[in-house]
Amino acid sequence: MEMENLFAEAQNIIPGGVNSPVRAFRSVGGSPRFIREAAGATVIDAEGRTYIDYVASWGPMILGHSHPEVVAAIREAAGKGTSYGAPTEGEIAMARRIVAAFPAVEMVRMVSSGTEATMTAIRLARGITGREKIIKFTGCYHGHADSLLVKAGSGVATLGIPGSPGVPRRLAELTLSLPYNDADAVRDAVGRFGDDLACIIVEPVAGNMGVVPPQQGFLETLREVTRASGSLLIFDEVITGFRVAYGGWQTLTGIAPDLTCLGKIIGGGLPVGALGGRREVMEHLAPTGPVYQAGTLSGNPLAMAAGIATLDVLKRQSYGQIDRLVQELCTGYGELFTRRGIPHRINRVGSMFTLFFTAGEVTDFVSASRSDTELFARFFQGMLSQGIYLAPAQFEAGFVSFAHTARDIDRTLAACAKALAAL
Ligand code: HOZ
Repeated sequence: MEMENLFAEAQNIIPGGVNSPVRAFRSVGGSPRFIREAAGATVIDAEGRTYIDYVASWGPMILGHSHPEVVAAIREAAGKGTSYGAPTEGEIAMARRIVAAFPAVEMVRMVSSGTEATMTAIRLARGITGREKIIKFTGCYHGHADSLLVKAGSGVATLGIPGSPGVPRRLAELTLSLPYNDADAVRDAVGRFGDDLACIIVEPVAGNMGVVPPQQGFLETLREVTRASGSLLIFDEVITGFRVAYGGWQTLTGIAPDLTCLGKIIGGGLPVGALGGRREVMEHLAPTGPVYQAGTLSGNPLAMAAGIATLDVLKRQSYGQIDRLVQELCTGYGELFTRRGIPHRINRVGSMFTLFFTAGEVTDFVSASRSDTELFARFFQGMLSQGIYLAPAQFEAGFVSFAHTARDIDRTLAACAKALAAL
């Protein structure tokens, strides 16, 4: 069926035609591509067109699509039953791998999405401290739990929704959203109400306002003020976990949060999330402690099998190799934009990157918002029409996988040259 017809039919029976808002192409126009299948670095749409994929399911597919070892693990697990609602050895194997890769994690609770992980982390912080207020950062996105939708990034920023109807005002008032990378604002806020602060939650590398790296001292300040005020520091490494390194940003920097949220890559493309931290913190969760959290599909055997296979393949990979490929891509983009005199800023951390159409540095949501989103939309369409599938929104990260090759990068840059010429 043609893309427009699929989208029309989907819109009749699914709100907006999609099951997650940024997929709807609202900010770039046109119909979303309905994907039929994917392999390696490419996806194929329902009309049979092939694209080099830089969405990678928004991060999880770091090995590329349909990796043979991951597919085999899922097949084998599926043959043994798809869900038991009882503990399995796979959950221990997964927890062991996470604990080994994250120095600040001694215990892990598996859930089914990143949203569940961050929601549980906030509840745990409130339960342990007996306090109610939380600090997050404008343009960071931690899933769609009520407390975390205040001034969020990703689809919330793309659609220009300042908060969300349905989130009780009294709950939203407990969330203070501060500018990312603004250590002074954090010190000031903690000075004012640190006594009622349960936690600070942060993407240690922001990926949901586009990629924005932390500036020197920012995360260190968060660690210092949370310790001093008796609140918890939560790193949301749902995107950065096993993406920036085998481990997370904390593995690279040595900054140890109290709680770590994971998702995406650890499910190998199946729905998953996880929450980890020190033993004395994690044991506040039921049934050892009073803070309640549960889930029928938590630690699902298929998700564990896919995640374990992914981590085991990843362990053998050289992250330097993928980082160099993305560096080449970003350098190439930069040269082409400069040649055309188009103001731009390219933020890259490891294999995550974002192209911003602005001359100024992008260090927080205000500076990210200066990007010319209308120009981004035209560029996106120019790339799509040549078989390059970028995230259909400015405030997202692009992802490269171990399946991408130098030839993919060359083809992408050739498409970029044509797209820019047509702008
Ligand atoms: N929130 C995800 C991007 N940061 C998008 C999820 C999706 O649409 O699949």
